[in-house]
Amino acid sequence: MKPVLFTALLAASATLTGLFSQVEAASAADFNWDSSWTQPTVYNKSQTGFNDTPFQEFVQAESVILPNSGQFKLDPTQLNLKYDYDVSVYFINEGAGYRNQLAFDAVGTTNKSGLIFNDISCQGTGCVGDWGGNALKLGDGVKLGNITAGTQLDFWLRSDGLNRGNDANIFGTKTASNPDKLQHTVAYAYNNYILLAFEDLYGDLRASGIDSATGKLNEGSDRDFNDVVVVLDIGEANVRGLIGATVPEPSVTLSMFALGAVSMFGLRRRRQNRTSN
Ligand SMILES: [Ca+2]
Ligand SMILES: [Ca+2]
Repeated sequence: MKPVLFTALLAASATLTGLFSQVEAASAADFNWDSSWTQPTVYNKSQTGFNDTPFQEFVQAESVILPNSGQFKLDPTQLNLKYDYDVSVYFINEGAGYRNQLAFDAVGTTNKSGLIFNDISCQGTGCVGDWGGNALKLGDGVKLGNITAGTQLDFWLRSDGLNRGNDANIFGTKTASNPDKLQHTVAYAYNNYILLAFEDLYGDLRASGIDSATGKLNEGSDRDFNDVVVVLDIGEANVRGLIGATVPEPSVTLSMFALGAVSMFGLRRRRQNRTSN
């Protein structure tokens, strides 16, 4: 492994371990995933003018944690808007065999929730994953409508929800609320956008069998956080407000080496077995 990449891994790991240690929140089960939701209109890049290319470098190969070069790490549990904005979400990539789904909620001066992507399966050149489904092309976008100042946005992954429906695990930004009590989301600010990346597999790295704490099945996770990667357009002013609100965690350096090692183990495993994600 190149030294530069290793450095990037450590930086990204710092983000992963640091963001969520203080967070306590209601259960992810509190999020009401409405199975009657249908896919909103998906706009392609020629319709929106969105350019996904600058973000593709942050989509990792399978089982490698996101790099952090030139990015500002953010707390995805605190996506508070200070200014009104017509918010959009753009699909960047996915490296997942699962047919994942993504939803949002807005709480504050705007209150609404809904489906963003019903089937996060990538089609065409540049897709990390090519393991079934072809619903989205790189850069496809969905409009969430006008979100007003004083609203907090949050995002939810229903893991393999297209296939599993209400039996699927729902992972959110709040670690303590996730069914496995593990982090499943990481966020960065870049080019006046927010990059959100998710891990879709239940359980700790390579854990298998039943999780005795919950009775749920560990899914041999690779913890690569590339299973759903999207970009939020909340407007430059809101992004700058979030960067200003970001406070680095002091305890980051203690655990980042462990996670750096984790990512490399995961990469080896991934190369051996491309049926999971
Ligand atoms: Ca993956
Ligand atoms: Ca994964």
